Amino acid sequence: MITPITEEDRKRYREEGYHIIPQIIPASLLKDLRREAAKAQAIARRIDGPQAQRLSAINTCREELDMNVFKDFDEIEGLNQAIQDLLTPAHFLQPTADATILFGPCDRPWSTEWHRDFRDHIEKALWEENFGDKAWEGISNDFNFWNQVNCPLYEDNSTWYVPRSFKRVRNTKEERELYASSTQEILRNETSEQSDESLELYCLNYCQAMPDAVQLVLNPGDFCIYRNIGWHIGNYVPYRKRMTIHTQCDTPEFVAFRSKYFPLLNARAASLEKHVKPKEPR
Ligand SMILES: O=C(O)CCC(=O)C(=O)O
Repeated sequence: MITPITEEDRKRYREEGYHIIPQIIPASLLKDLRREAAKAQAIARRIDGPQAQRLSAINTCREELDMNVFKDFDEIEGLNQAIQDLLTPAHFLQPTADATILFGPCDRPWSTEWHRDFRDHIEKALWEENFGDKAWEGISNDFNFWNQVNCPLYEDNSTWYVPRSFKRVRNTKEERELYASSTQEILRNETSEQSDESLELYCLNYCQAMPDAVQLVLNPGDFCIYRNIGWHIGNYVPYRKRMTIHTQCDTPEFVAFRSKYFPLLNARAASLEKHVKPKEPR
């Protein structure tokens, strides 16, 4: 049975920007999801190599995967009700066929950069033209938007989050400095002059250095909803098995927002996946 959402949960989510509904996946479905996710990981590594982080839009590999299993995830008893209780009656789980699965690396540790989805990866001119700070304040605090989900199939402590940061239009000086202190190239060290251990500790220190960051410690089936326009990061090591469903609690408004703005930002979305820093970080 899914743990009921309380008024305190609703309030805290609106302040802190994240909430974990514990262990929503029944054992038999967990077994099926792990089996299909292992196949998805093999596909991701075939496409992107041994360090592959994700398989986006699971549905695109429907010929190799048993899609019924992902449909069963959509239909977990009480899940949509819990989402609506935490958010609003208009919210629904994005069909898992359209979702992503996140994986751990095979060879080397690495981490993404600290980032805030969407806003920190848009060039200044495009940002001013379409949003600007004032409009963004409304959009980022609108709970119809930006409710991302990580639901791990194995224990997962890869994601770090900065509670309350989603509310702020401007980053603090300390946040900007930390953001500027590393790059995706350094955090991947693909040239391999660093040992695995040295790279692992470098990435861990970079996670820990973010003011007020918390490490999300998730058990199998924990359903963690977080405001992805707040600061977050994924930090990965090859010795930890990671297969995590990465999806969102959606609304008709957010579907419309994405269809309006994501095509416009397509060129940037590609860089968002790689976490290339904008030229002028805000
Ligand atoms: O791995 C994670 O949990 C976070 C991933 C992420 O933020 C990203 O790839 O944009």
